[in-house]
Amino acid sequence: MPGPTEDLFADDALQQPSGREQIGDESYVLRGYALPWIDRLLPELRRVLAQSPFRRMVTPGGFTMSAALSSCGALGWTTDTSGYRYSPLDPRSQQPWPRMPQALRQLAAEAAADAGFADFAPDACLINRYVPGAKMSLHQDKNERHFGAPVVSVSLGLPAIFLFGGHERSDKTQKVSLFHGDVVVWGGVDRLRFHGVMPIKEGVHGVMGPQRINLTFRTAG
Ligand code: MD3
Ligand code: FE
Repeated sequence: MPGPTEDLFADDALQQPSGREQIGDESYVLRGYALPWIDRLLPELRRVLAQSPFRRMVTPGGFTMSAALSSCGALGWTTDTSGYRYSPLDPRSQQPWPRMPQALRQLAAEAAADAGFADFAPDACLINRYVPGAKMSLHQDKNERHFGAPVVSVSLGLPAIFLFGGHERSDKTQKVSLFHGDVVVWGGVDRLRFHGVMPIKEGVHGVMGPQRINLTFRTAG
């Protein structure tokens, strides 16, 4: 029988606790929520990425983003020198984005419902890949047509420090660590808050390797 010390240092004791943490009036971190879905999710993700591979995009300001992007669903988020927008076509292939796999859509809808947002029906899933050093500067998500629906994000691989700000760029930010399998739901009054991701630290994740992949589900159209 393992004693109490062995128990404390057992591998699974190093995992983040599961459960719901409130980070805003209408925002929640669901720790480890995606872990039971991972075996279904990763093969679907691989299929999507075979069809629409990660690519780095240029912002309207002329900077190449450090995160590489892809999308699935009816609409995909893109940027180039003429602006940010949602598009039904992958600009690389000029073909529709891959369909949103049912398992991904269902995971997002169940997480949203758990956080108090019933009937979430995302039409866009943005897939961000961060290698160590990649980051996302503080910004608001406002290219969607309606802000009534929440945003659901699924973190995979290397941990990240998420920055959660206020409604003004200069507002103080809180830091939230996000780990493999964590799901975050933002909605309502928090939907337009500034947010970003600190540069990812060097590391190799046991399942995902030397990267962080983040799936962001939205109702965009
Ligand atoms: C908070 N992605 O793609 S999770 C983005 O981890 C983006 O890749 C980050 O910010 C990432 O736009 C953060 C997604 C997220 C999306 C919308 C939000 C967080 C949000 C809207 C309001 C507050
Ligand atoms: Fe964002």
